[in-house]
Amino acid sequence: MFERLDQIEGEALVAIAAATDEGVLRDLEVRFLGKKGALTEVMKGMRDVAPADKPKVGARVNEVRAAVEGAITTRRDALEGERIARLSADPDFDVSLPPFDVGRLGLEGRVGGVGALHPLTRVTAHIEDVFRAMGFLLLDYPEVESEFFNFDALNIPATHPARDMQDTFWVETPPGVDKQLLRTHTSTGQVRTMRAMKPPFRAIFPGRVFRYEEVDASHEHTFHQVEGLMIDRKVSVANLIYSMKTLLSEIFEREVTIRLRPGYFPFVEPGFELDIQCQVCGGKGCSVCKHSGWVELLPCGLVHPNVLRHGGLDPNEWQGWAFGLGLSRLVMMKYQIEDIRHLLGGDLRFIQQFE
Ligand code: FA5
Repeated sequence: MFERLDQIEGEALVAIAAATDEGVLRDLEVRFLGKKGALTEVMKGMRDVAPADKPKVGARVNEVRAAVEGAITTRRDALEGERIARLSADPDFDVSLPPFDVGRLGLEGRVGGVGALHPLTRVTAHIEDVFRAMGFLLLDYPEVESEFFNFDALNIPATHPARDMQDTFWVETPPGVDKQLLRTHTSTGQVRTMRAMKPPFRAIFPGRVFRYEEVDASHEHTFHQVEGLMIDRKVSVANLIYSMKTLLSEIFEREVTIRLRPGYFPFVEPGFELDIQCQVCGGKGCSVCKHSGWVELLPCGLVHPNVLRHGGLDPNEWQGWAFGLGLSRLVMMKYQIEDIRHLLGGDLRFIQQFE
């Protein structure tokens, strides 16, 4: 047994000293120290060794293992040193290459992955272009909002049953400070815009919204909307529908089947729901459209006089229309994404499909 150990040690040390690259070293490591390597084989023979000799044989096995490991480390350092010396002497060597790669993987810098725009970002930019071309301003409002702009200013006082339509994440606020929440919709920007701008004006405000919702294939607790608002002396439902149709045909680049039905929101009168035929199943019924064939996408209507008043506008002089596009669902429809959770799930395999 001692003889065999001497033989392994001798062979290993010669082979390691002769190794000319790190790949060969790795093979030698496996051959001598690996799970099926020469030393493991010897260890298997231990059961036949007389009990009195076992400690001595064990000690020798450890000695050989330490010697082989030490020799591999020394040789690896030497090979690395030689390579670095060679590189430094090379006038064409690019010192700006990442040091990790130069040292460990070879000469080439690692090629970085090519970034891609998230589908939400891509569709938002497209919508912004479409509306900018129609003379709309692009505005941005806070995600942490006061109860006033999210509800009261939109004709939804505390006692109003419509507050239950949007389950809310409330933000803890000290006593005496206005109650704060994570905005449940982008409609928060309506009265803010009316107070900041001189009419007539038209604007869109895209953004992230939050609801304390049970999550499923078409409902997220965090999702995206785009609000559209137009204020003028005379606006019409026809103009509103024209703008929304323009938006949809631009985004889908083909005809899509829609339906308009009456919808109730305290901040519009009359109010409508615009649904799109489900593009994931083609209207046949699936988990995205809850087997109805239709997806709620674009609620809208004429701005309620009380909202105009909160915005400081006289309803006898000014009128408006507004819509609240379900952007996350629009993206799902455009790219036939069968589960909304993919959008913000952070799985790179999902996002890489849009490169
Ligand atoms: C609103 O949020 C109103 N502010 C829309 C509005 C604006 C009406 C202006 C009138 C005038 P609603 O709660 O229905 O309405 O949401 C609007 C759209 O957001 C829905 O049609 C749907 O496409 C999308 N949406 C609603 N809840 C979720 C959710 N949990 N996950 C993903 N998308 C959602």
